[in-house]
Amino acid sequence: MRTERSHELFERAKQLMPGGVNSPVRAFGSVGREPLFIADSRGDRITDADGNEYIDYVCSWGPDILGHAHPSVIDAVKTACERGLTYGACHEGEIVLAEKIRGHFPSMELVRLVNSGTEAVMSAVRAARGFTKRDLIIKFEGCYHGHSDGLLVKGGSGLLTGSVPDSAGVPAGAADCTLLARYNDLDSVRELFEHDPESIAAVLVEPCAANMGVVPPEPGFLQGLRDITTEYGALLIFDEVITGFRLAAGGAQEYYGITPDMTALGKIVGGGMPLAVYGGRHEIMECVAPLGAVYQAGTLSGNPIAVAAGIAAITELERTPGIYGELDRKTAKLEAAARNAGLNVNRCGSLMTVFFAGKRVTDYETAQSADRSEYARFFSYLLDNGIYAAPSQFEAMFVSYAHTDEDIARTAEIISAYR
Ligand code: KE4
Repeated sequence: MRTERSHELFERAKQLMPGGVNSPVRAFGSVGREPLFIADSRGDRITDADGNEYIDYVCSWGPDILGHAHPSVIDAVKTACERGLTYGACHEGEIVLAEKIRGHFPSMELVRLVNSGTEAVMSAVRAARGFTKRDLIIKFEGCYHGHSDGLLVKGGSGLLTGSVPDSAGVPAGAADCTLLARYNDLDSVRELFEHDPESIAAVLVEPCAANMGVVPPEPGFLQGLRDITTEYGALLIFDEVITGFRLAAGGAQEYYGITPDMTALGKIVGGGMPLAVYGGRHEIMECVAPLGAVYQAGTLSGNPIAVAAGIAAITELERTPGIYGELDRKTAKLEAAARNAGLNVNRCGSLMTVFFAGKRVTDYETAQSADRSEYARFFSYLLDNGIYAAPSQFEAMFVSYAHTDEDIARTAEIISAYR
């Protein structure tokens, strides 16, 4: 596989951007290879700068559920561009998109459009604190919610002793209001509430974790979070940046039948453009400026081009009956192939991770037991066979509606042959 052009581009990029990338995982650091520079994409395929074509299972980390360069999304963006790129003012598209979002996520009675998943979750947390007038937030080890200071934390000396920053540049104080619990462990959540019964504003959770690799909620886990937060007067925030419009049109809250108080959306909702959303019950969101005292703003929030892409993508999902059944069927074929090869797999709908761990992965601790070098070998095996999977053990494979049965079968054949 020729990679001279990607190599040349990477050498130049490293002179201009930290690590030569605009997001760390793209550097391929954990799989011991140089990153590929992508030059084109269409459907379930991407082509790198050297002309190598791959079946893509990163799908831009989730947004491309319809596949790359879907004609209706591209046409909507082109048409919107003719009217200018940004107004910094209200426009009808925001209403159309908000109505679609609320139609699929009835718990999001009021929504605010922002520019990234990080911004959506950060703002949702601020609104939760403003509404409850409480400071503490519980998150789960292994879950990722973007790079806002208070959410880049890791376990302190003990779960009850609060967390500590998990990034340089985050002041210790920023971690003081973030408590850490263990995913799929309701006792670890209840223990925190018993220790601070009136100070916890919210529990923030990926309703199906996908940032330690895919770790679905065990039966009863999400309902347990719903019950505990209700019992203690705290809010339940679903970070559906990955699962929104992915597990179902109404995301994990539809898929699992659990209604959170607030939701963050990203990725698919923007159709591949920088757009994300946070929202929730009227009484909570009415705390957000200009109605309330919780401040949040953005120059490009509700950008007309991104809004047009989001509307087109959701409209395409709406007009494709059976799409989620199809995504599940295709991903199940990949799961079966991996199991036939004796591999350890977690799958939730069209999200999947092959773990090189000796036991079932149900939380951060078991995920961390995975052999990263073995995953790196698996990644290279796939890439050398024309399959582009996540360049990290702790990410997901994403299947799109554009993945053809032929490409799924080819991928299954290659995975089955892995030794
Ligand atoms: P962004 O700020 O990257 O748009 O969204 C942050 C975020 C929030 N919540 C969840 C559940 C997320 O998965 C993410 C971002 N996901 C990663 C991939 N696991 C984005 C890829 C990257 O960081 O380059």
